Amino acid sequence: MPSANPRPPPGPLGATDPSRWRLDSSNDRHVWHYVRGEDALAYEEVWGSDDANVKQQEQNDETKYWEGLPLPGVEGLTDPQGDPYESAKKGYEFYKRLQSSDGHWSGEYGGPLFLLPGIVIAMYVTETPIPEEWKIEIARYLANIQRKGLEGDQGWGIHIEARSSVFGTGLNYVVLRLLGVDAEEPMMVRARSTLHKLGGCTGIPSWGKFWLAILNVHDWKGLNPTPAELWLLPEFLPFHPHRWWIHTRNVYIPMGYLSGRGFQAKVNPLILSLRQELYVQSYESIDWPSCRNNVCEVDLYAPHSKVANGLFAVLNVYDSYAPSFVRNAALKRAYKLVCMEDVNTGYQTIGPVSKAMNMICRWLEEGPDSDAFKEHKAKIRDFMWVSKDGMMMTGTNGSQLWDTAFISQAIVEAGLVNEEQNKESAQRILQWLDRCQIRENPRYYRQAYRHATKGAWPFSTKEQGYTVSDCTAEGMKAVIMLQNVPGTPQLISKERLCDAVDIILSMPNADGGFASYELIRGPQVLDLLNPAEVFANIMTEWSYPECTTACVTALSIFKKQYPEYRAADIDRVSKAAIKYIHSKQRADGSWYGSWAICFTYATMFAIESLSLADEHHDNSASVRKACEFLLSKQMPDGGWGESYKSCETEQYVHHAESQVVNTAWAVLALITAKYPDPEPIRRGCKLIMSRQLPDGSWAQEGIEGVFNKNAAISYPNYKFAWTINALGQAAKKLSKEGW
Ligand code: LAN
Repeated sequence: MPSANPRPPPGPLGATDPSRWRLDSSNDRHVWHYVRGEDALAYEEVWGSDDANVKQQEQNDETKYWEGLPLPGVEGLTDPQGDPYESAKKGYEFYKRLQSSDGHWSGEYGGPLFLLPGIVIAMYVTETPIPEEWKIEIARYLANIQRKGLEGDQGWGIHIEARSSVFGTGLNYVVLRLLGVDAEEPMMVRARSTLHKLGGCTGIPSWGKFWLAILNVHDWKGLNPTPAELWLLPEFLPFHPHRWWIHTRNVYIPMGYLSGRGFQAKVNPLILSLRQELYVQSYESIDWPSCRNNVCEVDLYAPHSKVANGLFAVLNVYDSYAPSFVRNAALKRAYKLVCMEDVNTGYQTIGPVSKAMNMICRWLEEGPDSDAFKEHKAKIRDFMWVSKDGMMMTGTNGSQLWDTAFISQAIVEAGLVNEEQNKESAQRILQWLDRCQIRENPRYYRQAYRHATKGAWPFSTKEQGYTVSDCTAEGMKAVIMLQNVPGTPQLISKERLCDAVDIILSMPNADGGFASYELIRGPQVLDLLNPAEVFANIMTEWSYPECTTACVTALSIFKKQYPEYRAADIDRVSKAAIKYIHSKQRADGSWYGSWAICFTYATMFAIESLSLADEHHDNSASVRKACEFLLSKQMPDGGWGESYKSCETEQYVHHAESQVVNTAWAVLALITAKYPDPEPIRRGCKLIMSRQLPDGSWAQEGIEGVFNKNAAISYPNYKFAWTINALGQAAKKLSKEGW
């Protein structure tokens, strides 16, 4: 990630020329192009020649920044001299340079290390050529982030900060071998020794077993079945897969299809060699059925329940006798669902795991020359990102709306939007938010079990097209706040804001809270069937304090503007939501955060919810408790720093050092709580200001985000949006003295 550090070294396949990369984010998508010389054709064979324009352009600041190349200095800017408003202003002066020409912000949405293997294996088995530059940069990435721990920790973990696991090491070792890295490269010898120390790939978690089976370096008999037949069951059943969390069902649909067909890559010398490299015993001697429930201790986060193992035992028997007419009907059904998902999302699919799997399904069924497969290939690039360390796969096809919504709110809250030099930038943001709103329901709507989308904002792009509760809310807040700035054109009509409100009002759960993409559709005991071992809470939707707060704050801002629209519904939903927030406060005063790290993040949101009910430090015991919690975590340097370990353990774990992003959240929380003593807020702000670099930016610190308790994910734009917001609000709300 960008920092003042020198560029990391070449990988085992060398390094490309960083000045030849061009990030094209001019059209919502983020696509990295490499300007080739004579051999341009080989690249264009894969991606078509639509790149000509981009290649002629100079390398822009956005590309340089994300590649970790120096930007020319910011001239004419004064030293903020400890003034928080000036510091926020300078921060935005820098951040504006990273704004895409179409108005949004792109970013490096990496972190998890189980994504790249999927797309590389998918490209390998479908014989999709991997461009040379990708091979070089992917290998360089994996070399640069390889763990340098003790023996047994020199591979890769489930995410960039985690210790080596079989999941991370086994799969990324395979990636490197498929890209052409020699097994005797020193980095490979170290990785293999780690893998063997951990017991080899017989103990890889089930999603790893799946990818290895596809590649034909693992036997399908070594996997518990997740049969597509489940989709033939009547929909009213409480465990019918349409009731599962949307990410989970979208992974298990293509998994069911591919395993049901028993697809495996053709054996070749590399595959034969991998069969020996990945295991501690000879491949031929492995007792596959005994691998089904074998998961290395280091990897095991969410062990199968007894119920799950019982069910697997039954399904294993079924799988060996499945009547072919039932199997065929199930495969047909699963394939139909895959196709509908592809069309609904412009072949982005909901996420990176299903992206790679669906691509193989379409290739297998319709062939390499089919339109569907070509469409899939064309959208692979949306998931690839080049950083100073090399090339990675991202957690979604970007986080465009999410990052853009937060910086919009920050510049309004801070008052930066009123500065003449920021007007043009703000206008471009609004234009982008305008085109990012989803205006229709999905093409395949009920048939694909989708929630409505008309009026929603997505997490990434309109093309990907999934409603997310809090993205809709944050998007709508950003629009209302920007449109309220005098002189701003009203690009998004009241009617369209009402559509967004309708979406939000369609999403509260029975407990009063809001989940991520849909209503909770199934009972939480479904979690007992979680087959994935490395993630928790993936079987159903849950209500989350973060999503809930985003939704009710958006409703509240909307209501101030348009008090007549669905006022009774808004009141009812908000009341229930606040009750939900109260019910989730922990004894120590905090809230557990599911989508970023961790208690600091969720506590900030929860306090914001309570402030809507006019609950503040002076009149609410909950808010006082929450403030006490935050203050108890303030570090001696005035900052806050929380580790991703909090998310795993559900107990607050300090980061070794304070972090600007956590500090900004805590500062905002205390301001929203109307904490009476300005001192802790001031000290937090001072810490943030002391970390600001001379060009106005902040260096990358620890990873910020999380999902499913055990997987961390990067939000590098947070170090701009949240710091600017916190400094701006502190400058407005605290008296001037003493800064
Ligand atoms: C995300 C990213 C954004 C996130 C927020 C908007 C921050 C959150 O408030 C709601 C949930 C959501 C949309 C979310 C859900 C799960 C995602 C899509 C991710 C964390 C990004 C990657 C992750 C996805 C599941 C990764 C693939 C892994 C699987 C287990 C399928």
